[in-house]
Amino acid sequence: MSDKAIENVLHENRTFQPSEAYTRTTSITREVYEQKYQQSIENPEAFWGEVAQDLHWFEPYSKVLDWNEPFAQWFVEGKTNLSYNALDRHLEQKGNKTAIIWEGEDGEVRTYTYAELTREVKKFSNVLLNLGVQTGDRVTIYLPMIPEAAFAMLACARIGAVHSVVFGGFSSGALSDRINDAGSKVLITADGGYRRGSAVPLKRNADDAAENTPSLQHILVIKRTGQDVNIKEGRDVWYHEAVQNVSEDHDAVPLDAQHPHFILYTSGSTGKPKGVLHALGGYMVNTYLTTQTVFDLKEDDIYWCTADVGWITGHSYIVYGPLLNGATVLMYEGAPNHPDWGRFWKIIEDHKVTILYTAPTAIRSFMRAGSEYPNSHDLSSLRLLGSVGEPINPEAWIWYYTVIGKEKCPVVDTWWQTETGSIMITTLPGAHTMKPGSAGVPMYGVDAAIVDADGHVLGANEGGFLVVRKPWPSMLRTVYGDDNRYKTQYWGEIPHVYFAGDGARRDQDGYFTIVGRIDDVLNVSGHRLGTMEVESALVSHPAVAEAAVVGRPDPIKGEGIVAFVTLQTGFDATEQELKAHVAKEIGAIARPDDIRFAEALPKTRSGKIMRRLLRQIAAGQEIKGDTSTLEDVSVIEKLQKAPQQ
Ligand code: 6R9
Repeated sequence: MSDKAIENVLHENRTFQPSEAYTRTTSITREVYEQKYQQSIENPEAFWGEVAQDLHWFEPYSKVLDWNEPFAQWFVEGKTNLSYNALDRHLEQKGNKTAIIWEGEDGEVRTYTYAELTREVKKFSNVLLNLGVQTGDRVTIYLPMIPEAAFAMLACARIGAVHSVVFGGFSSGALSDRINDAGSKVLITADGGYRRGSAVPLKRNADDAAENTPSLQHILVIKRTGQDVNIKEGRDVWYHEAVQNVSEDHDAVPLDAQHPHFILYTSGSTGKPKGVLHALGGYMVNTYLTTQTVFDLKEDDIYWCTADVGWITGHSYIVYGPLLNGATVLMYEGAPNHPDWGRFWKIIEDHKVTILYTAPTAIRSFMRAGSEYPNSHDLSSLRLLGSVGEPINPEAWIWYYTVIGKEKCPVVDTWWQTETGSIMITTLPGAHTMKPGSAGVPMYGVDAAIVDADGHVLGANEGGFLVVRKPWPSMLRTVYGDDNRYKTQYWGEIPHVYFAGDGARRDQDGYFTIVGRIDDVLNVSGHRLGTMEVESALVSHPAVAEAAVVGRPDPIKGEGIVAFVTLQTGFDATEQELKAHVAKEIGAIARPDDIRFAEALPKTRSGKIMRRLLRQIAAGQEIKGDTSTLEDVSVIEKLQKAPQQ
């Protein structure tokens, strides 16, 4: 976050009370929260054991938690199935209730009742079984935001295959790395997907990715755009053909609560993304409870989370959490500005959306586009707003609250991560005073604290590291295939606590304000990207000798990407060429905003690039702090003088 934005947060002291109209509708009061929170921290096993009873277990658990730091087992010996709990469990009462309302970018609408969705998922499960997918096998999903993405995830969960969803905006290279790390047997993709009116060639990317993926046996292709694709005999299978002759019956497989539910790759401070592994039982119980509590779900809600299923928010709060609660979920395929910036508001009006959960970067884009877009739609169905993915600046919060929520909808600013699986810090609607820019208080079972580098708890308003001191059910279980990385990066930075990688402070009322990442991870439009990932993409270009990537405050994206590059002698490359190269290597989200060519990068005498200085240069700030360790001071002057392209 920029210094200016931090200043803003520091100086923002307006607070907002939930409206009386809202508090009348909820049973979760401040007292209820306090009491439950207390109980969840004092006796987590009793607390979570009771929550888990809302769900179906084929065989009961013998123990709620077995904690062998840093490895947790939740609901030991329990047998369950997430697909069963999200679908079959509701059929008797809610078979005819709408589970998914899907709107395509082209305006097509499809709806599925719980009975219909269950049937689709059973068929999808049988298609996967026919392709030879067995319990424990990994399946990579590379799809646009179409209902089949949810079917595919729920089908994997149903048969006990471990899904790894790869965001459809990632490149073929990023896709093949993820297929190889997981050792996936099957890849599920589509011919293409729509984005701002044009069709993205997913199958072509999949073909490129599959050139170097020894574990991959089949590609299952869903028809979405109808564009021409290459179908490789024996390897590729059209979904619409495969589904024709399969049975509509399938009994969900009872799986151990520790069964690996999914892998999701996310960026860390090294070049290689980590496969965050979530286990079935704990993830299920925690996403079930947080969806119900944080969104204060009501039977007739139309709930819309605008994330993509390729990110954790899409996993936990489009697919699993809402369906576990038998809610009606809206899914939208396309861009927020197609055909114009009124699209979201039209969707809300058309489908009478009651809960909207989106990201600060989207809110800032809407603000810039202008209030006339939301103002020309009927948003009166909305009753609750949520924010996720990055710190929300108070201006954006207040615009969201007034222009979208008309000062009657509480805003929940939810802090959590791919690794935490579910929401960790937030206010509860109706229960808590809202402070723009401050996420709020810990959710049930979350023992969050602000500590210094030695693990000492800091006082009110002192900035430090955000940590969690006790295990919680939806915590990651490991980094796929790398227990050691899990131990050292999450539980080894500061002894005996989970290290989130965020800087934060806690005020006198116990509210946590997240300042941003303290590691080499950028948050670009709410998406995590490692600076090292972008650097390795840059140096893979033949002309690039060395690259250093830093973040720079950006009014819309939160953070923009600035790359400092030195070229190989005798080689040349343009800024456009290098930007396009990164987009091709990783995906469009990683395209640098600015590339600065330099003769040399500022390094310490031991050869470490001084990123702190580069960050200041990228932000156009004066160089502050110690430069005495710099090997060659003149490098700095040259970089500052370099033309800003
Ligand atoms: C859910 C998700 C996690 C990182 C996290 C933090 C930032 C997320 C936030 C927030 C401030 C919030 N972050 N929510 N910062 N306030 N409400 O976004 O997961 O993609 O893994 O990113 O995002 O820096 O560490 P993920």
